[in-house]
Amino acid sequence: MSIQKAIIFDLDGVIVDTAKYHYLAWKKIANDLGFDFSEEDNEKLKGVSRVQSLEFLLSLGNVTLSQTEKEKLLKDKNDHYLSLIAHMDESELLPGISILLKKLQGHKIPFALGSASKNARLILDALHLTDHFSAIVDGNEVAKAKPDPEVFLVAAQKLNFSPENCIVVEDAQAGIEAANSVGMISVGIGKSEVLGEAAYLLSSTEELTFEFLIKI
Ligand code: B16
Ligand code: MG
Repeated sequence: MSIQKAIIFDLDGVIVDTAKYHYLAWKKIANDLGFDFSEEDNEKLKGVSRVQSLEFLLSLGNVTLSQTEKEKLLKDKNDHYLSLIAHMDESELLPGISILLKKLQGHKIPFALGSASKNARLILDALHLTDHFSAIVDGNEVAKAKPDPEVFLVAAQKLNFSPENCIVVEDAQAGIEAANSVGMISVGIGKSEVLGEAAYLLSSTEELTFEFLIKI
């Protein structure tokens, strides 16, 4: 890297493979309400807050509920999600992530977490990663969800880096949009149909190597 850069990692779908558990938990809510929920539909929930995800799901199924009923579903979804991730450990880290974080630390390249999840710290603790991040910003700390860039801007502030010197790694369209909107360098992990706006696109975290990042 010519000018020192910092990395901001998304959590679900970048550090750890929790996206599939979010999907299963939402699918159960949809099925209980009487409609199906495909993996394709689920793409639109990636990176999106819990409350907004429920709103999307309800509009997909054409279901109208009271606030009390919605709150119950939000709790049910999270309880189910927590039971799915209860036994999570380092084996669920996505390919190459463990080595990458070690190399970044070894080269003193700071990195932060910028996640929409309110469960982010719990997950990082389970993976024994909490102390490795220079800063952690999650869904408990921000008022506006992705595609609003707040989560990444707070992370950049905590790292003491200007937005243009931050590289954001994301698996969600909403996250790429958030990063691009404030001039951060976006790296998408996934398919071009979904993440076509990313400045750099990789098909999996296996390609997200230290060597790749230092070329940016
Ligand atoms: P929670 P990320 C996001 O995390 C997930 O991609 C998204 O599917 C989820 O709805 C959101 O966190 C909220 O998660 O229900 O745990 O608060 O990808 O931004 O790390
Ligand atoms: Mg994600």
